[in-house]
Amino acid sequence: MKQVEELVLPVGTALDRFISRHEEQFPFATGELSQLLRDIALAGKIVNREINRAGLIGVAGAYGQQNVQGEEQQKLDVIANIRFIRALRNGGEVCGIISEEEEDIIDTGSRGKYVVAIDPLDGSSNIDVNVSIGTVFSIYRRLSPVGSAVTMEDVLQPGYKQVAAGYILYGSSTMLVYTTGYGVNAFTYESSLGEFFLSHADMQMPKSAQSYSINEGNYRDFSPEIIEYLDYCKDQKYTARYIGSLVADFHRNLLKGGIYLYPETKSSPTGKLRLMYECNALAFIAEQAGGKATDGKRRILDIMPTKLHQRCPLYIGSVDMVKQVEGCLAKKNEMAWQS
Ligand code: AHM
Ligand code: MG
Repeated sequence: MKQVEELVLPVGTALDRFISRHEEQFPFATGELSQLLRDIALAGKIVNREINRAGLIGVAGAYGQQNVQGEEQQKLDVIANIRFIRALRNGGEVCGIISEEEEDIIDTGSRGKYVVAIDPLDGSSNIDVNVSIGTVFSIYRRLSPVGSAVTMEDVLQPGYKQVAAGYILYGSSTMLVYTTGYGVNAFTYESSLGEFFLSHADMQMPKSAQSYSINEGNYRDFSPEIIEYLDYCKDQKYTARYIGSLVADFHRNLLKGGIYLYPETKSSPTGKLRLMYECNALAFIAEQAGGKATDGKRRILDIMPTKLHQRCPLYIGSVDMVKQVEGCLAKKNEMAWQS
């Protein structure tokens, strides 16, 4: 009998219940943030379904248009964008949305007190080849009065102002990982029950590790300081792991330790990744899990955005590893200052 009982392990807390239980962490909470997180989880389930059957229903492949940043859109990019925006509009807690796939702010016309920045489907190059991809989101409290039109100031807030952030990883299992500033928790999707269940409570990123993630195809385009760091990684026989989906690379490093680097290159002098849609959310999660995120000069969360689609270099992961890269880059900054 005991053996049978061991087979029937209890399932974890359902996301919905977890969110409700933790509402009390917020003084004067009205339940709107909780509902907003539920809306995102629901849209995530729908997108998960679309991704899983993409090859069968003809939604794999390019859409035939470019997004605002001149990048080829995939059909699933467009579908995910529609799904999340619809869920956020219908929810009513959000007055404004900015999306990597949209040129301008979307004013939802709602009296909601939150704004959301979202990359609906990150990892475009992996969408069609059955490799992990993800959704990344940041939630901010609006600054303008409730009831008025959403403003640029509402959406262009620095990352330290996030009230919640998270990602959904569509991988070998689908997971939702988020923080509201009280640690990081991960929920695994149980598709037969249609629910996310708590699977990784209060996650902590290892302080150091021996794994690095970077697109080394750009090696000759990197600065001498980054090349020096990469050579050091090789001398130390560190393991190279690069999926090319930020969410998946970050998630691995969150669990096992490691560093993800996307530096400036000759062709992308301000880096490739987007501050508002990718870097801020992951930086918030990294810090909440004891990790670190910088653009080489500043803490990511302290960068004051000036543009919706602003890009920045990103060095994120285990705290000791990020500090070491910062040390390498400081030499460059010092030399530039002296010259
Ligand atoms: P995307 O938003 O167009 O998908 O670009 C972001 C992605 C990240 O997920 C990934 O880490 C990076 O771009 C990969 O870039 P590269 O192909 O230059 O290595
Ligand atoms: Mg992206």
